[in-house]
Amino acid sequence: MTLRVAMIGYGFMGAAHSVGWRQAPAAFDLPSDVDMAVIVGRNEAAVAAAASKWGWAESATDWRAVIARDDIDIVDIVTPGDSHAEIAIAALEAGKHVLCEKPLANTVDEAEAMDAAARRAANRGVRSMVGFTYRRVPAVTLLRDLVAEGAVGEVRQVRAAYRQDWLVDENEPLAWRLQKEHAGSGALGDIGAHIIDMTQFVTGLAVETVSGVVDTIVKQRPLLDAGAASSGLSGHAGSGVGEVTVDDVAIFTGRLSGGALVAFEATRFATGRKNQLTIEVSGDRGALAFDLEDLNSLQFYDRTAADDRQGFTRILVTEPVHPYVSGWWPAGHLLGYEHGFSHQAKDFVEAIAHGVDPTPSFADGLHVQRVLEAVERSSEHESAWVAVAAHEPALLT
Ligand code: SOE
Repeated sequence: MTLRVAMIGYGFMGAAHSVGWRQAPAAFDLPSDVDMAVIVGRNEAAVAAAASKWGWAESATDWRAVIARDDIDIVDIVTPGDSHAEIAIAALEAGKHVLCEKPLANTVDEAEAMDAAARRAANRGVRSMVGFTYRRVPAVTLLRDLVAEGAVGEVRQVRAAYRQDWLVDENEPLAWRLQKEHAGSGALGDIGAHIIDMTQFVTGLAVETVSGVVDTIVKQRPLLDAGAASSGLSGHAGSGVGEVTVDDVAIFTGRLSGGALVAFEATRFATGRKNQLTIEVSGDRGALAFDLEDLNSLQFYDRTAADDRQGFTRILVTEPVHPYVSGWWPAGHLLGYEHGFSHQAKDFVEAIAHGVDPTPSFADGLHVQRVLEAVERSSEHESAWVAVAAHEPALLT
């Protein structure tokens, strides 16, 4: 069987997903062949160039016509969040398996409609999945497996952060990721969604309540040059300025089912941190820690070890026994950011071929969307802030 893929969108995630679709069949023995059939975008010349560059057989500009085709089996949505719901629901109702980038949607209402469409489609054997690819970094899957087998004991606390700094420059122009009508939210939904999903994935516990604050640090930015192609991350400044309508930073606390507290931080203003996602799970028997800037490693602290040898040990997650690694290289030959997208493509193809619903599901994506909205509601009610009496620190004399 061959699964023929149509990818809608061609920005940064379009590039990453294209690598995933191209590499997965080379690295793993998949139950179905994958045909990178068509890539879709509004700019005819730009999407044709993307097709040629990334290995898509065709390019097109009308996503509705593409999802109506009988020779398409999978629709991979990598557009900004403002089109996820319309495209995903139409594709599911057309009987196409759907992979949709994170966050699932821009609002809870949209995410609920997508989840409902996914449930209806699943009854017809149509599969759907959300693109939280960091679950599929081998060290993160191993972190989840070790927590599940009790390596840290009872989860008592989690720390999860995703820090970038591409907006520290006030002259970075107003790309779509900075406009609520396109992105839904800023750092909170773009990178906060990842750490919410990852926390739930590795602990097996759901975020039940939150309290937090979101803030916009730079409130106006130069408008994008009208003709500039933008991946939403950067582009060329044009003339004039526009309002930033999303958050630059989100800091919030979550309470997990079972009672453990989580400290979350999602920011685009962590000067010097380029793409640092970190998570640390603390339990009564030990701790596990992951840092995306060292993505082939996992730090493990075992409180049950003899007193004279306790300390964080580094697990190099490159052994064939480790998740996904057997598809690649011998021990010690490291993987990168892009491999998670191949693992995502592999797992999606296998789920479709084996007739099972993949994870994370649209229901998982909907729960993340509810957490995002709860953080925004919490931030709007600043009554949780308690003023502290002014203090004049004594000057050094
Ligand atoms: C921008 O913050 C971004 O591209 C996110 O949108 C992706 O989900 C993340 O993997 C890398 O950074």
